[in-house]
Amino acid sequence: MTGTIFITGATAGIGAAAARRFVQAGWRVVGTGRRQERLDALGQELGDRFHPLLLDMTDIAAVEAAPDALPEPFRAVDVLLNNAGMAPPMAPAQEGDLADWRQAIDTNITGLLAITRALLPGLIERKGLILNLSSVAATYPYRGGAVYGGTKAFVRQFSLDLRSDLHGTGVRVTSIEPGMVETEFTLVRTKGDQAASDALYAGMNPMTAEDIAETLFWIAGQPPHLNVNTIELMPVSQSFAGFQVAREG
Ligand code: 8X3
Repeated sequence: MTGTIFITGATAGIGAAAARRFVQAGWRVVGTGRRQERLDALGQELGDRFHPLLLDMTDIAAVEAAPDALPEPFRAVDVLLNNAGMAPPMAPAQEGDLADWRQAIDTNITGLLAITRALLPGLIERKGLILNLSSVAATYPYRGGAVYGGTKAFVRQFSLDLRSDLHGTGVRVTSIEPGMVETEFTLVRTKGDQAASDALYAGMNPMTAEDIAETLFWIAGQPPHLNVNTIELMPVSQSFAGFQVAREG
């Protein structure tokens, strides 16, 4: 099976790996990003099957207008991969910065909703697929993850509820929930502190963007009668910790 996939945040990490994986298999890919030079580089690498689209997911008017402005060969979107997302710094909430939180909410929630709403009529027409990048942070709380985890819990629950709304349309929806993947995600979370990002992944063998891209590609290849509701992935070296107890004295 091939078709057209619309990938938000395609210039790095999981988005770029997915763009490569789908193009390699013969799909047409629309890839959005905020950095023109990265889009150009990806376009050079992937050729005619890739359509670069300069788009800031927090610019809602631009996001809403994007599908209608696509060139003819890329207009019939079969799969939407809502990949664009970011995490605010891991300060505890009591030290958090509202501007950082809003940026995460605007990207991870509002931007995702805007592009989903804009593409839904076409996705219904084509009995398409929506792949939403949530996170293990949607399910498992950790220190410094309150707003990020909150946005990803939204994405997970939105995906499940969307299935109810789309009942009978043939549209499939999946919430993909990875743990630690080594990408620029942590560099953004640390506001560009490369040493802090490196320290997080040091010696722990994280998942790669290609691991997740392969999973996304596998989901897209499932037969039309089968819906993967949620899929959770972790590196073997990441697992769960117990509750914490604050003691007096
Ligand atoms: C990010 C994965 O494990 O750092 O979505 O929360 S984790």
